[in-house]
Amino acid sequence: MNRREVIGAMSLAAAGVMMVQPGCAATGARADVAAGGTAGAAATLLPGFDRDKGQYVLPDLPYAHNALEPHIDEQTMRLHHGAHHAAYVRGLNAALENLRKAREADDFGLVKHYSREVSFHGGGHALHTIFWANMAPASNGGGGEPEGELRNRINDSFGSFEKMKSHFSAAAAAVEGGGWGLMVHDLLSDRLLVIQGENQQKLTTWAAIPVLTLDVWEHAYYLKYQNRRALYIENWWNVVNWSDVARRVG
Ligand code: MN3
Repeated sequence: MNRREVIGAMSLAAAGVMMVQPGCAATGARADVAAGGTAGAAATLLPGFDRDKGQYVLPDLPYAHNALEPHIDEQTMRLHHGAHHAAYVRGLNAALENLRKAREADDFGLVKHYSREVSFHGGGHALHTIFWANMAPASNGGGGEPEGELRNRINDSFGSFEKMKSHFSAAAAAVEGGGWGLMVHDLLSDRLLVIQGENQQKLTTWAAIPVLTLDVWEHAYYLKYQNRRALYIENWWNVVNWSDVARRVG
């Protein structure tokens, strides 16, 4: 997956914009989208929308609920994926349905409320979808350090992998309330940035594609770690799937 495909995937998912994938004739790619076919790059990187149903859906975890033990416990994973993430998917679909009804009735009295709902639940759906894929058990590629082109890009953007890791850990630990530690690919500069996400949608910069996401809401760690967020972050590095991060950066 190269950078341009990632950009295309995010654009398709976020805005319905048609991007031409490398290697595809322009007309072929557009015909696929127009016919309702699944856009390959988007479906691979962000498997959270069912084009046949026209609805957002909860993607399966790419591993068993207990696969990330001992770093992230099974009960947390069951609640986090099956209850919390699922609620964001339902909330996003509901908000969009209510906005559809508002257009139908030409009554936009609640447009501010539902617009906020789309950002909150849509942000939650997108970031959790990436979060699950960003992790893997050690037996299947989790942990270790980034290599190759991703390593070079991290070095260029942060000085070294160790500097990035310290920066990311500090940013995640310092998120106020519920939110996210994020490494993003900034399309303005074509560099990687570390930012904080508050809730599911605040403090972003708009040309930023999330490539590494760490949920630091209490629901992500409290059963096992209680108030020790920093320890959760330290242990989480043991399950980062760097090859997934690499394909998102391109
Ligand atoms: Mn969460």
